[in-house]
Amino acid sequence: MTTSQPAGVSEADLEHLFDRTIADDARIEPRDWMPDGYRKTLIRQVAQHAHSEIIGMQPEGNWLTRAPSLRRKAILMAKVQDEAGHGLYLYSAAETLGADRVDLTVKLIEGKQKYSSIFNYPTLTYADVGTIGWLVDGAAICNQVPLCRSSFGPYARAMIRVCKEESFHQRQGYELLATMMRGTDEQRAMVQESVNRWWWPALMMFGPPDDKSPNTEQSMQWKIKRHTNDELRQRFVDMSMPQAKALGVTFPDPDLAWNEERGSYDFGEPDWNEFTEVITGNGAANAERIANRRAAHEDGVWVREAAMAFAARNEETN
Ligand code: BYC
Repeated sequence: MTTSQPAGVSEADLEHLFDRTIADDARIEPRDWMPDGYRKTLIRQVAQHAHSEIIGMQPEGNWLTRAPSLRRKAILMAKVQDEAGHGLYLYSAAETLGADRVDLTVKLIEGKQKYSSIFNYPTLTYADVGTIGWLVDGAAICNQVPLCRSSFGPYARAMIRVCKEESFHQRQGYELLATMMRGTDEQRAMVQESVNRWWWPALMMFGPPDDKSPNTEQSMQWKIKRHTNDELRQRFVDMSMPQAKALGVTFPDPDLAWNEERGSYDFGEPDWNEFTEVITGNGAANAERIANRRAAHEDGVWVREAAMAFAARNEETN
């Protein structure tokens, strides 16, 4: 039992009500009774999602000081700030489940909670800013649009705004790459090289294959997740192929081919050993990302203390 249980109402009744709410496709709200496993799963996923947004500011933020024009700098700055906002909505959603945001951040920097594998790859050229917008935000949209129908109200509602902003991010990435593709041979080569590096990691964002995904079945029963990892990965491949053709780039996968029978693209297998290495902390940029996050958290102590003192004084005087 983790939520208030009205006198005279048995746990079995509450569980029945929870099951009916899920079956009716209605929303579970923070005040409602929920099984401990449901709460735990949501805190895990929402916290991981929040951490991803915040850590995800780093790869692109790396290029803020070297944007090729004032216009590109303003666009990039706005995008990176949007990601901070997404992190904040999501930490707030996690707080409605009883989690504490400082505690979640400490778990992240101590390596006890994960964040998306994708942010452990370095950004080597400005084309990476475009590729992240196009493919990484594109994959995020594929994954997150169904989460707008997630059974937990605060998470689903946060996703609506996040998805609107991610759609804009995706378009700005595509527009940046399209501009480069209309440029010089060197710029076109830079785009293709960037797409070659990000394609497989983007496919890995959807998580392990369904037969190796321990959480999917239960999360789908609870309607936290609406599709399996492989279903969404397929949707992303199908969505990206026409865009790649329009852009004039290719994906580094010899097995990519239209399958008339399935009405979908066949594609190769990502390197799941690499994925395991990355999510266990051994990717190219894991140490740097966490060191930066730790430094920001430590540098921010005085800000948090000042805000708390201000809030306490306001409470005293009101
Ligand atoms: N990276 O049973 P599974 C963004 C873990 S940020 C790392 O399939 P689940 C953006 C998984 O946590 C968008 N770990 O799990 C920001 C589990 O480990 P634990 C980020 C991964 O939860 C800035 C284990 O592997 N999006 O858009 O059912 C700039 C087994 O997996 C990954 C989200 O966070 C991974 N890729 O499904 C630009 C979306 N995949 O926790 C863009 C919300 C799996 O048991 N999250 N793991 O130790 C989800 O939809 C689901 O959590 C996942 C995984 C589909 C990712």
